[in-house]
Amino acid sequence: MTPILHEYSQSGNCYKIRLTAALLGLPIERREYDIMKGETRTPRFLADVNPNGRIPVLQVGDRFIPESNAACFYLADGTELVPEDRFDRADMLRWMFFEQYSHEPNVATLRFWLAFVGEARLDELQRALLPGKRKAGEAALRLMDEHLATRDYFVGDRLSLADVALYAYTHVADDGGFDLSAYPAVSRWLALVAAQPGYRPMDS
Ligand SMILES: N[C@@H](CCC(=O)N[C@@H](CS)C(=O)NCC(=O)O)C(=O)O
Repeated sequence: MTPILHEYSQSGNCYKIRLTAALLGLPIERREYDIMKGETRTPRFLADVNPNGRIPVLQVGDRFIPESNAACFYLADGTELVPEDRFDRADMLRWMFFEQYSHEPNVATLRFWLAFVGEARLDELQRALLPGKRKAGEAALRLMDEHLATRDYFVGDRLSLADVALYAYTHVADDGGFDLSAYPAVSRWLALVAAQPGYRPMDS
């Protein structure tokens, strides 16, 4: 049964799932929703796909998995993208939680506000949050850079879901005004992820 990805293709959270499938050579069907037009907030979407009103959602048969990292895990469980070692598996989850708490709410949100909504259209609250999100996004990128200064991948010595999850919004962080040249180890790692067999870019 081929899983169906309910998505907005320019979202990094959705790309993570496509990238996981591509790296593993798994087929996936895609259904597009325009979040700029509120297509994930309709009564039908809320009732049938995700009561939380957001994409991505991975549909497996008649069951639905919202939350990008959970969907990646569903696809990759038991594969080389999830470490066998118990400590490494927990360490992979640590970076995936870091991605959702310290990285995505800053790096991805600035990308969305500046490159999709547009600075001129931000409301007062969003405008007030910009400097804090910039600072927190830079802190996340700095922490990643320090971690990668002495290793190729986030966990162990091979690619895992930790890399996939963090790659999705990091590789387009410049859309949100982050200067990736300030993070040399991150830049090296981005190139390494993009060179993996099966890799596919976000716009494919
Ligand atoms: N933690 C969720 C975040 C999902 C999320 O924020 N989705 C955004 C796009 S990336 C969305 O659906 N926005 C439309 C809306 O909230 O109406 C995940 O990792 O999947």
